[in-house]
Amino acid sequence: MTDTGIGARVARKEDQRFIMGKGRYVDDIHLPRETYAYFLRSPHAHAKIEAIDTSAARAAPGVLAVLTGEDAAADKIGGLICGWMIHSMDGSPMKAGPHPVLAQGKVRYVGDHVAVVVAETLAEAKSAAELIDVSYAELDPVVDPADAPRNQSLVHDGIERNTAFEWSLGNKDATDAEFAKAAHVTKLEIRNNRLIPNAIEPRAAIGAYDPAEEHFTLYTTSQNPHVARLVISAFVGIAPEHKLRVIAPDVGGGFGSKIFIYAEEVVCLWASKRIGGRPVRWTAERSESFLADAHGRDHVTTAELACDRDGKIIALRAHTIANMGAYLSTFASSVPTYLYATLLSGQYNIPQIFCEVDAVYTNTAPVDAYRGAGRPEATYVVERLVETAARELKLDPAEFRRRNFITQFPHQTPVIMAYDAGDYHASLNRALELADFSGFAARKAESGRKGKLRGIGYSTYIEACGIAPSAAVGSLGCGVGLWESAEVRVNPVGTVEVLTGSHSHGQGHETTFAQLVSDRLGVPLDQVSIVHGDTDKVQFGMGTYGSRSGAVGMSAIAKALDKVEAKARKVAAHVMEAAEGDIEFRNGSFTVKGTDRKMGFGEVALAAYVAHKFPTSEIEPGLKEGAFHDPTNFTFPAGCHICELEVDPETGVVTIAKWTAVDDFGTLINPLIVEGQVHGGIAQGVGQALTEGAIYDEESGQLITGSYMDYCMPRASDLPSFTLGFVETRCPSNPLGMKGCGEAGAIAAPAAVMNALTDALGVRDLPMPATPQVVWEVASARQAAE
Ligand code: MCN
Repeated sequence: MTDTGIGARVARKEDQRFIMGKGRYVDDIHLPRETYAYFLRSPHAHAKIEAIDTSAARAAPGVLAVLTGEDAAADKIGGLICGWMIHSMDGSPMKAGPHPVLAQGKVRYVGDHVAVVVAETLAEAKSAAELIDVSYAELDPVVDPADAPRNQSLVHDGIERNTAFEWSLGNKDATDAEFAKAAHVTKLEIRNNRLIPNAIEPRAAIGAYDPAEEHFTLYTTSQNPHVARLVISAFVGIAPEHKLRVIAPDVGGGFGSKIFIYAEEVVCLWASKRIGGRPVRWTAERSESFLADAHGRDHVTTAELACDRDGKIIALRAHTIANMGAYLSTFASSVPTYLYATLLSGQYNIPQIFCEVDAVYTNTAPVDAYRGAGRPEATYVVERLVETAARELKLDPAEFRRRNFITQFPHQTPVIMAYDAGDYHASLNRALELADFSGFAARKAESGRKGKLRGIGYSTYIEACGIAPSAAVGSLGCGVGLWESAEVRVNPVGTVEVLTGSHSHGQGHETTFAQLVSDRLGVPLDQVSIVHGDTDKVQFGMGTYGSRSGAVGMSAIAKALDKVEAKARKVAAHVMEAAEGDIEFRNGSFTVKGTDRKMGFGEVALAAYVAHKFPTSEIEPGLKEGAFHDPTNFTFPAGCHICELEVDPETGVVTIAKWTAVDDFGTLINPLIVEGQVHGGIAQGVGQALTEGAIYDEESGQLITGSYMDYCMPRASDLPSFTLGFVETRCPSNPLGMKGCGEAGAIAAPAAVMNALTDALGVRDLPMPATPQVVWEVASARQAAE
């Protein structure tokens, strides 16, 4: 290992500009003659729009345009789509209600887009929006997902029982038969709380139309600019792809919420054309983000685990109602189906699994992927069931897990996934050691002496990420292929530019991707630049989500590097007058076997471009290669997280005393960045367990948790210093042996916290978020009973 290559703990290159405040985010970009958009949003959860009078707003100072859903329809602006087709159990396709970019006839959640005002200044746009007179006829809102199928009110006219699809996975009869034989059944009612993503940078867009070229440019906070271009072009119909450039510059976090194609960016593009080509800009205010960014999770599940007399799991079944919100967002339908039910085997050998999912519409913001997407929900179901079953069977939870761990690979689960590699005993054992489990009893006794309750909980999670194989996702309903592409351009002086279809918005790609290049070509890190986020520069790309940029994006780069090396060998052989087979390449130098002839990588690059005396029929000038990579399987990171916490029964305050995480991410490119990714994920998972929860008023459908006063994000002071360890089993389905690390913490953490908290309080179950009030009530009731 070199000090900048694979495995090196290199500090993030991009942080230099970020910590100096020199990042270039959408809101930092200013174009000549720009204008401002302000969206008038629905104050009602569910209402008919009877009339919209925009005349006063249009006449207001500085106003350039006021546009409504009728104008969009007149201009043939298409609606937003959901790109993953799910079929119900009866074979019928999912029922996707229309999703216009500005409401047409009806509003379906508080925050739904009703009209846009474009003006010279933001203040003028906002003032004019107040003059828009909308006549609403309020309708009963559908708020509770569990009640949605029975609710007489319909979110989308014609979509009966507010149900988008009723889907299932696994063999029902075989699973029921195992349950009939079970010696013990553990049943839990689980609510996976609704979360609001809260990236540091709110969403933003600038749409700019050039009438001379009939060309559009969109600057946007996107995790996948090429996918945005594809959808906006092919479905919304703003412009053909070659007439639309999408740029996603520095993006300040996304956590999934910036994968999707939203109304605002489309409207900015369209509005720019409507006002003759002046750029139209919009940056969300934080309260708009709360209302109108796609939310995450929101499952209501009944789950059961069946065990035999020997404490072996024989079956699992679950019924989940998944809240989709008011519209099916871009990838929403994949989350409670193929990203959820397929992971219900956890790390365990479970012969039969059956899961039913009813996806329902409610008058709430759309729900789509949020860090982990489906896999945190699955892990929560499995790990809460396993922990509870162990306690009911009076077995040590670690021992119960060991009895049921999968040990042979590859392992075909009954729910599609075929795990390729892993060592679950190793991660559990190492985590117990690092967590000093043997000292827990003494620490618990010490807490007791101080009047505190101490608990410990595990989460031995698994996930499928490196979201890719195009054939697999295609067969499951995905509308696109999920390969990745790369181009490696070696300049004549030997510096290297890598154009990648992945998009970095906090994951450190500019560093880890450069490490791969440095490792392979022997060039210093500062001579490698990573280019991403611009459809005019990068050939194509499917973007960043599902922890795929390492396993899929870097693998595409590795393939392009193979081609660069092969070409450079040819050039070196020609220049050094040797046979190609005699050329060796190591540490950035080409040598001729058995001689002292040697050329540096830079010299070979220069020779490739100078190309004097090349036999051009055999060697083309230049040194630039591209590759697409489509892996053969997902990657399956897995590990063991152990949470140890202390509860103050007087106040209900929970203090996380220790956090131990041992993860298997295959080959680590940069352990420092990986650790950062794990830290961030755990923080989000702890937030879900203890503080975060989006709440809509049941009567009115208003978002009650619409600001940081009501929606509590975890802070650094809520978290301990984490103890991390790694187990490494190589992933066989990509050339680097990597598994994704970007979501693991968020997937593992909620179950670890809630297993620890129920242990501390001596209760079977608790709802998330277990806020101090929830905990205090339970602790007080327990004390009163004692
Ligand atoms: N890496 C590594 N060794 C491995 C695996 C990964 O060194 N074995 C490095 C990669 O090279 C990359 C980083 O770790 O620099 C994360 O890689 P990967 O797990 O492939 O995840 P992605 O880059 O595809 O990022 C997506 C993932 C997801 S799905 C969410 S959600 C998420 C996350 O990353 N959102 C984030 N981490 C985030 N971090 C920040 N700061 N902001 C977000 O919005």
